Amino acid sequence: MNLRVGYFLIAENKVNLGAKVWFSFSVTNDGDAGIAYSGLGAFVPGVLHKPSWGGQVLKPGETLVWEDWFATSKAGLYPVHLGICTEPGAHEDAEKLTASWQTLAGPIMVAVGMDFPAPASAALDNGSFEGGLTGWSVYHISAESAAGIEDRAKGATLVLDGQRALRFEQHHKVLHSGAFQQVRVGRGSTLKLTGAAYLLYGSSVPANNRIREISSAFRVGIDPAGGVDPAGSGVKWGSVGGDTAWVSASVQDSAEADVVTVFADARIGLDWPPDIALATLDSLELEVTPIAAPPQDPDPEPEPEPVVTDVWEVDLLVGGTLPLRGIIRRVVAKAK
Ligand SMILES: [Ca+2]
Repeated sequence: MNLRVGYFLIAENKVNLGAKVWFSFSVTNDGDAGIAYSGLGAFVPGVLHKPSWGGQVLKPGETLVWEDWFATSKAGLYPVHLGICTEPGAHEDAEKLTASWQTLAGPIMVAVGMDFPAPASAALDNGSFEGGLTGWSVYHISAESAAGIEDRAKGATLVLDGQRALRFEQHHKVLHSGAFQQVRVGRGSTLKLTGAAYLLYGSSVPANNRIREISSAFRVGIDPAGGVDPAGSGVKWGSVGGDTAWVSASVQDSAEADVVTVFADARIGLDWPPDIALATLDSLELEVTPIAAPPQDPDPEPEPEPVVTDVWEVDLLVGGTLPLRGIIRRVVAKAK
């Protein structure tokens, strides 16, 4: 397919829930044959198909220039692609997401109803998985899944930041896997761990794809005493409702030992294992705030004079029959 993308732009990459995400594109057929398509527009893998045009043929030499929008009321960080669907019925399948789309450009990340995650910090070793599995140990709480590294250089598109991300894949079984890392932080430090995941799952029976929407979750956890058992009672987990699209999770705790352990944990299909389950994890970040040093003798703020407001009693007669009494109070407030 000799399609050339002139441009693919998104007007705003951070919008409120339900707000329109405007995109524009230009596509030219550089080949000698017409290209028939059922859908041409924006899509988010496994989440959203927005065919701007369909049931058309782009003739040789022809250029399509278009502007359109999509909206979603689910918060998340969405990788938006420009794409084409050449299977029949892209418009009809836009709700069910059963037709498969090919990427022409993108992804461009769009944050809906959330902020972009902060850049990875230095507290973790290889928190963004740019160095593959370096620094991390993989675990499986259910059946062992295939653990690997998503790599843009090898065509991967589900990478949140940098070039690589951690990925788990499971077939016909529950996926419950994750990775942990021990970090030296200093006893008593305040810890905040965040991370992001993109959970995908599918069935060869499209109707079943509707059943399992609640059966996935991504969470991050901290064992403040440095234990390495993800199933242990020492791990404090944050919680997040898992869903497709990049979701972020966070948890806060304080270190009970000089070394703590951080966990990133993905679960898909606990109540109904799908035919295929994919969990991609990226952008783990640990903020460490050491125990505060004693205050450096700050200049004491002068105590402000109190402001006294008198509110006096009022008697109102409404229609001559109903007396309403106002407030009787002496309000004492400190000046700002
Ligand atoms: Ca990464």
